[in-house]
Amino acid sequence: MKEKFYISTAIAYTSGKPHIGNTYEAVLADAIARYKRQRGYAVYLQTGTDEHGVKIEEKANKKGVSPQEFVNEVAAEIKRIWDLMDVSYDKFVRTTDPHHKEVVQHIFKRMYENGDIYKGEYKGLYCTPCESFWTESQLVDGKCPDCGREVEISSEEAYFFRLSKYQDRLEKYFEENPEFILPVSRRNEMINNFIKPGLQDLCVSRTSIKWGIPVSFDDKHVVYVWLDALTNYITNIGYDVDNETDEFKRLWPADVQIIGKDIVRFHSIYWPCFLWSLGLELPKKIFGHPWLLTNNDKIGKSKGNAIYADDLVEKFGLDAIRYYLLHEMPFANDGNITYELLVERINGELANVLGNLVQRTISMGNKYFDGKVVNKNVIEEIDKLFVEEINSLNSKVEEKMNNYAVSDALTEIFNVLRASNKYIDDTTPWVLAKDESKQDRLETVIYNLLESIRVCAVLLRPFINRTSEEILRQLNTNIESFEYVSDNKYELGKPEVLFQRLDKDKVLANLA
Ligand code: ME8
Repeated sequence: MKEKFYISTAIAYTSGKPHIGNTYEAVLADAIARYKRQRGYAVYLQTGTDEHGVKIEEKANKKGVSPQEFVNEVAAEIKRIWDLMDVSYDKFVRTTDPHHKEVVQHIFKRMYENGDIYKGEYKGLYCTPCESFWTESQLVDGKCPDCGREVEISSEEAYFFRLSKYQDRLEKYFEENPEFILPVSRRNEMINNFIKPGLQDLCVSRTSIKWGIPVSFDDKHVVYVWLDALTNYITNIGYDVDNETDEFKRLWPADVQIIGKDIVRFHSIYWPCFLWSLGLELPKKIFGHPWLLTNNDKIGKSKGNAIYADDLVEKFGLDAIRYYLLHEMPFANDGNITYELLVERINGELANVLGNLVQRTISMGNKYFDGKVVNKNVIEEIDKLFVEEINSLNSKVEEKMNNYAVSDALTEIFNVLRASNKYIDDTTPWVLAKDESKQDRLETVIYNLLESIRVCAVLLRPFINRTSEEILRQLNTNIESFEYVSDNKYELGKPEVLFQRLDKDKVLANLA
């Protein structure tokens, strides 16, 4: 039996087309999922859309369509982009799905029955765009700490979730599980800004909104979007209050939940308490990834600087964008995307370091040995170091990926690709080729290079799957070992360009 690995992304709001920042998250989760599959796990990757709430209701009204019609269109667009990006999800979920809605109603009722939800009156500072209530002390310059917009005093009859009841338990949990939230800086932020000041009961229903899941026993209320949205992680894997299916028991708790830094609060404070209220275990890990900026500025549709994945893929190709996102986004600090940087990475890393190496090596194999290359074992000192470097790559990648340091894992692979280019410069195959007596040495050198490329291609599979397959196709091998194999028999295919070098000035002029 394979060990299971349940990984989820946040579910994207269907308020509009997802920009490259939202898309990054899906690609990041995909890379981790593909990595785990490659390592023999039975992976379940869940992603989808968050479709209720006042913002969506307003947008639909403005467009003159029903909210359902509106979200159908946007959800299809989001799914199309995830597919375009090769996101290998096992399930794409939607919060307007009838089954999800029904289970959310059961959950709300169960929490009411067990006393964790009670009826009261809400009076507070509300940020409509973020659908969040704030306390005075949380405001920044009197405005919403998340989006910086005005908040307004709002009052309504409402149901509340007894978050305060879980104060001690949450504090203790954070203390005893220092690795629950990654990166650690975000954990500290949660403790200092939210837990230590004291948890306040959370308003979990609205009477002012229609577009939501009605509370089953009091239908002028709809369920607060975050209670609706967070529970997607369990309603879609077979959880119901009186029926935990085998599938649910197999998959839960999730192994890692991938979310952006702005919603760590919802996932590390509300979500654990909701789960405890249902008597369920917490996810093993919450990874709050950083944000992608454009020209070091926050991406916003209103700012007019939103970049979309489909445009990028059309202009630069899928794997160039996947590589850029996965490699350029640091683990904790925000990353940046500009066309200039993108072209630099494509030229410098994908075309030069990777593409050139593959093309040069296969060409030499074809030219000198008619494409048939075996290991002649004429080994020199430099080979030992080179092979050691190849063989230590897998454990380095493993170490990085186990910590979800995806960008660093890619850096490790590219270090070996760079070392391979240097190995060519140091061994000078074109000089060996001129010497009849060095033919076996030459073949050994080419063999070592082919093995290095093969190992890197196999390890690149989770990140840039299509390129990885293309390289292995050109190498004409199906050996998937993560280490140097000494008895492979290469019968090389024809080298084909993997990444076209771009003329930066031309590209930028065209975009302008
Ligand atoms: O937050 N860079 O949905 P969403 C990287 N529906 N990631 C970014 C980003 C950026 N510039 N901007 C946003 C929601 N994200 C809720 C989630 S989960 C139960 C409900 C991330 O469409 C953001 O942090 O606003 C979130 O993880 C995801 O994109 C979807 O954002």
